[in-house]
Amino acid sequence: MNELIDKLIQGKDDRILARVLSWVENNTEQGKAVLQKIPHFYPSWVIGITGPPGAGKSTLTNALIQHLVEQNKRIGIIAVDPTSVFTQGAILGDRIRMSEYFLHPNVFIRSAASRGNLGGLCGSIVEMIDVLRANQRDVVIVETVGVGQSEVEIASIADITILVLVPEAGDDIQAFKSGIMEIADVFVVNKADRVGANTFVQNLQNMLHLRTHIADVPVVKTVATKKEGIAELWENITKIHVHIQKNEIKQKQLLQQKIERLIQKELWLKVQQYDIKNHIQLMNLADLNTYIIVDRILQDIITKPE
Ligand SMILES: Nc1nc2c(ncn2[C@@H]2O[C@H](COP(=O)(O)OP(=O)(O)O)[C@@H](O)[C@H]2O)c(=O)[nH]1
Ligand SMILES: [Mg+2]
Repeated sequence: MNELIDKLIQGKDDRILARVLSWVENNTEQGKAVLQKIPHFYPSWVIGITGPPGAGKSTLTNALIQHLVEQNKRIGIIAVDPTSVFTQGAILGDRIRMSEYFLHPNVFIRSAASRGNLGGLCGSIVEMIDVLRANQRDVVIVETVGVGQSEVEIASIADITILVLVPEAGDDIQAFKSGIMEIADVFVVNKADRVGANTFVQNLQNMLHLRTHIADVPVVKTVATKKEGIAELWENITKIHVHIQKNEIKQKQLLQQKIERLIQKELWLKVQQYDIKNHIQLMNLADLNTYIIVDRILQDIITKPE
């Protein structure tokens, strides 16, 4: 085990990394043991990229990878998106474009099941990010498709969350649920080569100004397919990161959310192991009080030794 952890930390053997990622993704005891034995987690920048399907998240990630590879950074990507071109690109063009980085020695790309056992974002995303951190990745990018709760969830996990929008969103912008707008540390208006991009950016900025608490969130225009705007995006990310490093409150908040998430998951795994069905079979329906049963099961789960 120690040898394996040494290798993981040295970051030279991607097969070891892949193996450990599978362990934590499948909630194995080995995975947990590795995570508990990591002596020091590398201070990777964890960046979440979210937004509606087709907004260009994968293309943007790809452009970011190029930008970072040129700076000699080690990068880890987790694509929590069943349709991601990183994992099963049906479009040949995308596949060809990705392959250059699939093989790059400083890039590791991994897909993750989008549905975790809690029903939201991949159940082991926190652990997978930590494995990549242990593996000394300078930047860890998590691409999540922005449907349902996942974009809000990613903001509680990533240091910096990028919300990718496109000019086609047009007037819908008024209808965006506040929760979605509030999670972004950076707005990207991608496909800025499309008609209406400038108007859209203007409308977005106007809307942000009305919401004073998010008025300062930067808006960056990109054309991901042409890798335009990427340097500016990275500059903004860097600025925010510097800010976060100084912000102990935000760091502790992230830590709290992480701990809560992990506890929630551990408890849920235990609930699933607990044979509730059988428990109920033994009861007499007539004198069954749901709340007492819940309380009793919880007591059992918490006090039960491993
Ligand atoms: N015109 C234009 N098309 C883009 C741009 N970025 C991405 N696309 C295209 O939009 C489509 C969806 O991109 P993809 O990255 O898979 O979106 P995702 O679902 O958000 O990951 C692909 O056909 C891309 O080539 C852009 O900046 N301009
Ligand atoms: Mg994608």
